[in-house]
Amino acid sequence: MTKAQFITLEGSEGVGKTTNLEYIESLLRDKAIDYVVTREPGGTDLGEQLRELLLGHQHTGMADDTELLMMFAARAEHLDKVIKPALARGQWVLCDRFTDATYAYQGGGRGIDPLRIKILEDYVQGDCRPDLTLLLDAPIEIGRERAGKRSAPDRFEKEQAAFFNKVRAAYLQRASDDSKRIKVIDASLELDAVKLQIDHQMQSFFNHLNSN
Ligand code: Z5A
Repeated sequence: MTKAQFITLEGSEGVGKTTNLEYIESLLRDKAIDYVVTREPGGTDLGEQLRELLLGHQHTGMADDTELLMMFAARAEHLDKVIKPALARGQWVLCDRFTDATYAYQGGGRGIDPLRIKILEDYVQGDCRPDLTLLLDAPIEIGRERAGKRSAPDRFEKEQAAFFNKVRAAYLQRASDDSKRIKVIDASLELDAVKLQIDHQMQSFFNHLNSN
């Protein structure tokens, strides 16, 4: 097969990213593809510490720009220590959230101008972009209910419905602007039906790679 691919999973809280990440891993293993699985914010020692600061409740009044810059600080470390080395070794990278989350949460949710985010994206990532993004989409009430059953809310999960509706709208706008890379999965359905859509998108992606 061709060069190692960078796949990201996106969506608002509780839609099932972590659950379906394991399913995507099984599809990669079926193809005997060597991969690393990671997440944002996090994925490195420093990134996980930044994640604690970002998600914890000790800095509830954090400025929006601080939050944005910390996301990209964690990402710079992640790219340097994990993502770029893995891709260079020929390992695929499967990442739970990446920069589309910044456009959705800090852009859509917090209202930061996407052009500012783009400046940081270009600066931090150079030309590194995901090859495929699966956007798990569901009405926010569904994700919130699923997430709520699981654990105490983090700093983001404490936001109100209006915030999450803006996040979802920003994600869907990005998918419509970049439909070649970002594939929308209806995550409101039962898990088997969600997996079926993921399987379909992954097989198309494999076929596309094999035909090039
Ligand atoms: N963030 C940001 O603001 N800017 C950035 O640039 C980045 C991130 C990278 C942490 O992300 C926060 O960081 C996130 C955005 C911000 N905050 N929020 N909200 P995270 O990915 O760690 O947090 P999360 O979105 O809350 O993800 P999660 O809690 O891990 O949820 P999930 O992975 O999407 O869902 P899940 O754990 O797989 O599933 C939730 C439950 O639903 C679980 O019990 C499943 O068994 C169940 N489930 C899953 N699918 C189904 C279906 N289809 N039917 C029924 N039940 C299901």
